[in-house]
Amino acid sequence: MITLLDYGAGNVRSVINAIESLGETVKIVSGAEDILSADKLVFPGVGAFGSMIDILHDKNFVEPLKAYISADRPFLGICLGLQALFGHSEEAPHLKGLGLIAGSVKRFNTDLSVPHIGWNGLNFKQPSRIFAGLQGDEKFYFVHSYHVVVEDQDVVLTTTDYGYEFVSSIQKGNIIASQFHPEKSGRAGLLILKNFLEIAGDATRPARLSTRTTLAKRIIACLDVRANDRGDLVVTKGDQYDVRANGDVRNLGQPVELARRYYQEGADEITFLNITGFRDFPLADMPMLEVLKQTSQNVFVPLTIGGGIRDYKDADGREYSALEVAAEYFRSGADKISIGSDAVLIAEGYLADGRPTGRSSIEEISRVYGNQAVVVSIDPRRIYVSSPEAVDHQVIKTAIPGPGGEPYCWYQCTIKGGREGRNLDAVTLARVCEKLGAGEILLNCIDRDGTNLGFDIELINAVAEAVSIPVIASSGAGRVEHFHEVFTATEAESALAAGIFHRREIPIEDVKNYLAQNQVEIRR
Ligand code: 1PR
Repeated sequence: MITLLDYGAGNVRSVINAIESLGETVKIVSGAEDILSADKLVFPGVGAFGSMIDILHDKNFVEPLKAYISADRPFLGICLGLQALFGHSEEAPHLKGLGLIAGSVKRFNTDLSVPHIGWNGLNFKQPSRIFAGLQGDEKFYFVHSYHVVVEDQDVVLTTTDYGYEFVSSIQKGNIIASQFHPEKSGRAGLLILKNFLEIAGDATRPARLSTRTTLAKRIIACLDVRANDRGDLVVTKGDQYDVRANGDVRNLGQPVELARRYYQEGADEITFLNITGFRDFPLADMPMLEVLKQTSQNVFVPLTIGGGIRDYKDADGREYSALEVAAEYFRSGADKISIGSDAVLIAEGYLADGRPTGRSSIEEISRVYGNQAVVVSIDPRRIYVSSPEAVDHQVIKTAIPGPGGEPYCWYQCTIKGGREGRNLDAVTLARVCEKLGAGEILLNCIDRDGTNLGFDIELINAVAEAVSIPVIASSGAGRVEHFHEVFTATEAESALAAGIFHRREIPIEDVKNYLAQNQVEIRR
């Protein structure tokens, strides 16, 4: 029996699913005695240090947690579950952590994108029983903006490089904690979890030891999901957002099955977009929640879900906040949520008022779950202009002239699945959303969507240069070379595709092999 401390963090369901997939049963802590009587305690945390510490105090978990850990009983902390062991965090300078490991928590100080999101390696600093069966060149999933700085190097188990070397896991007796997420790190992550759960086993160090690790470029499989005319939930795919063929919604398969297939084929992340979410009420949309619950039971890479996340009033006038909607998605197994149309409206409001409301979906969800959990999905289309002065928007000089030979264009944001163009450009939208707390940009392109013509490199460069958060390139992938191009010609950290995977034109493995052959770091 594994005891799990759930303080309301986003990723509890995926940790439970991972532990249960290893044949163990999980008991959720409901009070202090559950902590003190635990055989093995797992403390997963994701989100903001401050709200975690506040909740631990509200639930009177602090003292029993300190007593349990000080007694050197089997403990595994994940992400914030590691940071909580330290006395102080820059993320909440006014609050005290548990102070059980000497050191503190600091924000990444690097020119690279922050948060550090993706698959990175481990430099193994000492042997441990949790490493049994690892080769040493595996990559693990990280999603964080802060990392621990330890005073006693003897507790350092692994380090990882991201701009500089930081501590990615510690061990002190039976106390083990990692910054990375074993529950979301595929087979390698499940192995570490299994080793922790098995208690026995000698301390080992993998054969293949690296001196430096590298963040891999991510290949993301995207499933655009909606109900077809018969009401069945299907994976569909648009051509420039038009999902109908011969009047029917294209049906490219079952969401749960396809997600499982892409996991097995090596996708680094899986994204579900409920493309008619703008007109539905997500919490009434049980099928989408069910897709997430079923998928997260056997897919152990990060899951993002988008579509319809916004404040909402149902037919009976009952009001729901976007935070409530997001919370339901996190409880159902999502690691990140994606906001589309609502982000455009929020940015327009911000630009009109010149200041944040503090109550927007982006601000509220990032405050509680951390900015790394909030993706903004942008649906732009090119508008050609004859000169930069023609419009009051971010204009670029393009190498692909317009129908009339126009040498300039701007990228108009749209809402409601490309149905409504807005007086806002994609670069400005990305900038404002980063300011409001978004942790990642999913940069689609209506012009390239479903065309197999390749990613819009000019769009991706324009947005990636304007923000310091990671950018996901999306729309237009047709050949393996397109992925190489986007990773060598832009700062994109990841590339998303849909059609070529659904239509089995190019397996994910071929994309990864081609990238590896051409010196682009990928996860195997
Ligand atoms: O606006 O918050 O309700 O969210 C709706 C979400 O659904 C948005 O993220 C929006 O991007 C997405 N969406 C809405 N309508 C469509 C449509 O296709 N009619 N799909 C749509 C967006 C873009 C990508 C696609 C890539 C790769 N699709 O997700 O997967 O373009 O495709 P490709 O590799 O085949 O070229 P809200």
